[in-house]
Amino acid sequence: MAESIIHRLNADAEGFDAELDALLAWEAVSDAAVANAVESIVEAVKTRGDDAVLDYTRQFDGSTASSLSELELPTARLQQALDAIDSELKAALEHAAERIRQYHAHQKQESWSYAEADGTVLGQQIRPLDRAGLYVPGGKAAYPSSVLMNAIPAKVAGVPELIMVSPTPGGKLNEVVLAAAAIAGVDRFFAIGGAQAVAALAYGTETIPRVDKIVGPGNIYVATAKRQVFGQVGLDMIAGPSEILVVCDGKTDPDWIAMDLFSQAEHDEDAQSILISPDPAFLDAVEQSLERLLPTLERAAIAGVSLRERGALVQVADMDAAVELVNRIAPEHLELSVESPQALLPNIRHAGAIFMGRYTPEALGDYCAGPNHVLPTSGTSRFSSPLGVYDFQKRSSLIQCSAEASALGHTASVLARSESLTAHARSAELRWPRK
Ligand code: HSO
Ligand code: ZN
Repeated sequence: MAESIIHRLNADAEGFDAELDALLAWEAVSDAAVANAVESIVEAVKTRGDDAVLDYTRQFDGSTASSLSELELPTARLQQALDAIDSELKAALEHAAERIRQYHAHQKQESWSYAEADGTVLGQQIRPLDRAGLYVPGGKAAYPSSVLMNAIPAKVAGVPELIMVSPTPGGKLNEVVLAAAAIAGVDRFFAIGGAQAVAALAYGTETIPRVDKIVGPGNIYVATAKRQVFGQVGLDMIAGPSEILVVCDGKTDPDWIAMDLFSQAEHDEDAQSILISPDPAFLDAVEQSLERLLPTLERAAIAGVSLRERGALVQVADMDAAVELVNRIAPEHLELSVESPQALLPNIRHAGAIFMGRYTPEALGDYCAGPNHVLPTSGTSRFSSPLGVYDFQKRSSLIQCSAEASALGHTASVLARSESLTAHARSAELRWPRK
């Protein structure tokens, strides 16, 4: 019998929990050899700055540059790329960027304060980060859409300087990535990548300014370097493979659902696509669609492995059981392909992004609906949220007491004396003497 294209599970069958757990299990590869190599790269960049970054870029990317400044592209070069790309593609990037900008503008947090009766004013002052760094992978995983998704929230937050790095093995620049950088308002661009680029952004070199936060996806070297510099700089999340979870009542065209499952499966052999439905005949129909359509995909090889290894069609008793499974899986993307998605929504607790109804394919969210496509994966939507403007803003507490704040002075002095911190106590008592 031919190996089936995707796992079939029944939530009420014995052994389901273990089967599901095995399917969901995902651990970011951590490799001691990689960690050691990255450690020495980070150390070299920290101590030798430009020279080290240049050496590694010549070694790993085959660059012939003789100084780091040769690897910086002027912003006019980004604009030139934008002017030269196909006009339909340019219009699509601009349309997407505008929608992403508008959506993210709603996320911007404003400073706030309130006054108390004795004149004490309390609040929070919100400020953007001074400088952010954006890592964009080279080669096939260089997605212009990800440039927009990472850069626009930073710009909406008001980050004055956004520095992008991207490796260019063999000196080959990705013109669409440069065009997206121009649209998003990237301020400086360096054609460097790998752990050396992450270290340069984290510590700064003679040529590359030190940033306050590094965002953007990368290979295992980049992810390992990000982990190693965390604390020196802020980070976004370290994303796992893409995931989609579709809940369907059985009344959507099976080909649509099959293609939605493929849309994430084609990213990566490790990507995960799962369909949950109470209708077994519908699950059969989708399985047939998957079989029929797989050979028509350009990335059939990748999508096929992803479905066979990590994909599943899951039969459940009813929609309540479906929702319970959703919360257990806590997917990156959730499609509610049902007649009334609003009815399910109040019970959904964990999902990175929720796509409501039959006409909302996840792919639109990847590009142009407006919300961010950088989302928590591998169950982490239990405790984290999409990348947003708030990731590029930070907060300072504000406290202004008045001469009348003696009640506060008294409380502080009592608590301080109970901790035997008498200078603290006297600092309050000098202003508001104890009666
Ligand atoms: N679905 C990916 C993002 C992406 N899709 C970029 C297409 N291009 C995040 O899980
Ligand atoms: Zn995608």
